[in-house]
Amino acid sequence: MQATRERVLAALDEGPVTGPDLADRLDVSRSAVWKHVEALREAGFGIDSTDDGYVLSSVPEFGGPAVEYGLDAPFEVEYHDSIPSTNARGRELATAGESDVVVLADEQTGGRGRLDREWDSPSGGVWLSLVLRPDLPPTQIPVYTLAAAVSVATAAREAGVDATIKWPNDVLVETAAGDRKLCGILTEMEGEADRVSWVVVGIGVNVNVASEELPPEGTSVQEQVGAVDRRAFTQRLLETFDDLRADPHGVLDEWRAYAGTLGKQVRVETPGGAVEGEAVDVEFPGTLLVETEDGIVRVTAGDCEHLRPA
Ligand code: BT5
Repeated sequence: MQATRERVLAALDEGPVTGPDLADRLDVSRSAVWKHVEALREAGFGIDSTDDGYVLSSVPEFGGPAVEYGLDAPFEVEYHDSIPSTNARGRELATAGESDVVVLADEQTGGRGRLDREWDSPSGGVWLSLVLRPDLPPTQIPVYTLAAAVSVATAAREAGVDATIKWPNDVLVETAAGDRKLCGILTEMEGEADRVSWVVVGIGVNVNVASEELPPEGTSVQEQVGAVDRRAFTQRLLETFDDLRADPHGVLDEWRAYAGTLGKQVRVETPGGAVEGEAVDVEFPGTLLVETEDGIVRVTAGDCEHLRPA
């Protein structure tokens, strides 16, 4: 959000404050104050005009300005009611040189998972893509997928959902009927051998979505605990991600704390064939260690299945 607009909002939040007072405080003209107030009303903020001046009475439920307002992380939010895919839009912005932008949508009409699988994205979810330009070699980017999973698990647990992480990119709820997927993550990047030019971390969370709108293997925050404040959920997710990216090596401990995969029998389909055994640990930047009959195998990529204990 534009810096002056943010200061106008902060002043209104502490208000009432008169137009002339606000103009003085922010060192702008009275007509500029009026324009900011109108733009904020247009964006859905409730601003009452009282005898003592303007006062902030409500914040929009969801959307770009709503998520940016009070967000303790340096992301700009580009919001769409409906878009084919936030990752596709994120790639466009990344290619155009943008950074620290979040593309956020209420609904996607062409959401994608890994290997071009379809990702159902009905209205009510949190479908977002982080556009980043980290100073990291491409080999370390898997840690961003782990950081995204930890961020979602943190926000989901704070909302009361018993979420766990399945290596490498799913956040699940483990139920008696089996694992149900709450979130999927799709990380895409471009770069040279030793330096990334951009990364787009796509995160899809089934938040206020009815279970009938999801595939049978999916679940939502709404199904687990009822509908929640999507604005607060998104802010928590983004703030956690911002903290984690400051210390990539520190991500692993957080990931282990939420991991449902560790200690389980797993089968991972890798490009080089299937690996089966007990998942015993994860190593930087996101390598899974599987104890097989032939010893420890390190897996860097693949589809992981949690097997029932023999
Ligand atoms: C993923 O792929 O889990 C990554 C999904 C990433 C989606 C986000 S949303 C924002 C951004 N924009 C995009 O276009 N994408 C990203 P994968 O591991 O391949 O899992 C895909 C599989 O999950 C599908 O084949 C279905 O079986 C299942 N699935 C599809 N939609 C689902 C949903 N909403 N909830 C749970 N499972 C779903």
